[in-house]
Amino acid sequence: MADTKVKEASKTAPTANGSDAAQQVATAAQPDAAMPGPDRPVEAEGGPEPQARAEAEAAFPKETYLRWYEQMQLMRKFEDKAGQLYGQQKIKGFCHLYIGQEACVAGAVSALEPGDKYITAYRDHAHPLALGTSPNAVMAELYAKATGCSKGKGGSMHMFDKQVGFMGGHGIVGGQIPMGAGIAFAEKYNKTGKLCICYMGDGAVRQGALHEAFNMAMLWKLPVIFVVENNGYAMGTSVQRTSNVTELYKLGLSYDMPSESVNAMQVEDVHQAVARAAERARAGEGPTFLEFRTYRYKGHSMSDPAKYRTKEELEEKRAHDSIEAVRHTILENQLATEDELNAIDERIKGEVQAAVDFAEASPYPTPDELFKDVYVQADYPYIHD
Ligand SMILES: Cc1ncc(C[n+]2csc(CCOP(=O)(O)OP(=O)(O)O)c2C)c(N)n1
Repeated sequence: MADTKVKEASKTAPTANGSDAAQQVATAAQPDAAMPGPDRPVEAEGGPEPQARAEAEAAFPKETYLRWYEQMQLMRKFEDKAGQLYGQQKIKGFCHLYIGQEACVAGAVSALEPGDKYITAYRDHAHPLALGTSPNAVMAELYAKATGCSKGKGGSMHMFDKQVGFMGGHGIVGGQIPMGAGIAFAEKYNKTGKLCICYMGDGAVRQGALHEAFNMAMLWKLPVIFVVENNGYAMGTSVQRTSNVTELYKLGLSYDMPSESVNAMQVEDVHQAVARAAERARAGEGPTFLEFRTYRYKGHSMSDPAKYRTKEELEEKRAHDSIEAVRHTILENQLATEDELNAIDERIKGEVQAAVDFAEASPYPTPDELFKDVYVQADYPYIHD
């Protein structure tokens, strides 16, 4: 999507480029008044107060807001349903919900182009849904059915849909980071003009894979946008308990990588940051590291009661819900009526139910599928005796 308002915004918005980086590192070296410690609560990063939002003008066109609303509601309602189905043991195995983090994907999809590639970790239902994979195929994959987007062989953590540019969910923490750099290398090598956006959790940034990938991506100026979705926790462990550097975007600065922190509860901010990074990548200027400050409302996975955080913390974060913020902006600026938004909600509820019916009625993969789509194949160009 390219609209004039966005372009204007991306020209004027501040960016942490190489020269700013030095300043930011210098700032980071100052003694911190509030030293991080195990008991320090996660910082409030929820965006403007509701009152401030009410007075904000819509910064994007009506179509963009409605598309965001629809996409994010689809992600949320789809996953609400998936959570229920897991409780009924219709969906088995692992299941990590994205609820609360929807703006991280919606704002990127609106800022990028068809043909750009997406790769992420195992919290991966929202990405294909926003990119246009049918909810039927995502739900059928959760049911391990042959009609799923990974033919029922991937399940919740391994959604794939090459057609829409989704290069997968990946279960090994940090494993997708060098793959994201590799995909970007292929785009550059093939001169496609496309880029790769590579998502990871805050738990992944301490993997060695990140540092090797950052170094090479900078050295070769690869068209990649690295995104850390900082939702405050890796499983049950807070960022404050595991990292000396809690403003995670600063990790990119040691590679001179343009890096910035983004309030990812505001889809507009996500869009603008990704648009700036994409502009740089397409101009041959290489990678960007974005820290999306976000929050997951549910536990790490379905088996996590999330006892490591307080009810008050969760409520405070939910008060800044990204979908509510978009709904508010739409109504406040009269971009649509309450009835129109409710009609969208109803339509999405119907789509999600249709996806469940489709998954239930679909067959399981046949045993011979075990031997298809494996890595080693006769015509694979590199691995041969
Ligand atoms: C290499 C590796 N080590 C450990 C695990 C187990 N594990 C699964 S998820 C997870 C936490 C990752 O948290 P984060 O990266 O913050 O992502 P989030 O779940 O918050 O999206 C861990 C340690 C794993 N899957 N892979």
